[in-house]
Amino acid sequence: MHKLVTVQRYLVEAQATHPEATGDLTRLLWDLTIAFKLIHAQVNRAGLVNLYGLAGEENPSGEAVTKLDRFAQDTIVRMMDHGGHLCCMASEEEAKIIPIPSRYACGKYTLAFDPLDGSSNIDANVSVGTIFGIHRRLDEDAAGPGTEADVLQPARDLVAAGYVVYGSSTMLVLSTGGRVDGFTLDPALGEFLLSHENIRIPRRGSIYSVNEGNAPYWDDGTRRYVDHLKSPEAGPYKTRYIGSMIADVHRTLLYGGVFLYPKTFKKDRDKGEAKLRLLYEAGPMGFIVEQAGGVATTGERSVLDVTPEHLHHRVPIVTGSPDDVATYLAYYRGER
Ligand code: P6P
Repeated sequence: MHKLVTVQRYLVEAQATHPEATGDLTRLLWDLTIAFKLIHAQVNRAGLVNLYGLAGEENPSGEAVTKLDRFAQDTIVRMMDHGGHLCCMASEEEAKIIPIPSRYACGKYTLAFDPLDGSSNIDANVSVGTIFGIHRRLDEDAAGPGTEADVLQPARDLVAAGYVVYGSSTMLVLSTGGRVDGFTLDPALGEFLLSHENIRIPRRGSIYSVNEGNAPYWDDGTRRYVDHLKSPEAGPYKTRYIGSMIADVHRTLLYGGVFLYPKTFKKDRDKGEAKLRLLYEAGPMGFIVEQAGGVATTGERSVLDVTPEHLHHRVPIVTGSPDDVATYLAYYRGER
């Protein structure tokens, strides 16, 4: 029988383990959970309130912005811009950092987020979600507005990160370092209740998740790795691909296995192109997987050690069970 722990109580108890804590991060995360509940309420009734479809604009990555993207973006900004905990924000939907209005106090944290990852699938009722990462600003004693440099920090230095998957249930997966816990929203109560305590990813799984439509454009090692997974020698593995990173990585975190979005060598046969954005997709999700005992790599190095060159910097990512990622790297490096 689950003990009944709300996310608020969990955060207060987590804060108590840090004597130096001021409660700033706790209140920041509380405010975020309110935004998640507001987004949940609209995502779950999008078809009824004319929130399906496109908003008629493009984001900085050249992707069509859906009405729900815009709603989720505005909800998070309106919830988070006046609490005094943030010095600035960054979002998939905005070309530049989002400043704190001058009428409000600035705080010592930055918030980077993808307001609604996977939203291109929303009209088909596929799981989507919000991804977020929180860093300390570079100069904690500074009082004024934050800068882009405060946001462009590696995921290794995240103070907290997490995601909310709006699926068959709405679940918040959160880490403030050292562990990962999951909270399921009880719609009757309007509370996130602890449902997955201390999530640990299996050392090896039996599911791989990748868009195989890109296979002709992968590097040789990746292609040979995926061929290996399909072989009797490997099992074969099952393939599952939803097309929402949040849903594909969430399944990988709970069941084990590997999620891949490697570079494709289609337009630029030398450098290749990555798709997923470091700051508000690959970084926070890789952080969560690593805090749960998994691995997140670009193939060349840990995703967590890549410093974003700009807000919408893209990286390749292979993340999941440690033994699965180790096998991938052996193929990627030509050792197998
Ligand atoms: P593809 C969704 O648009 C997203 O950013 C991620 O959530 C997802 O993993 C990826 O793109 C899907 O990309 O090329 O397979 O459609």
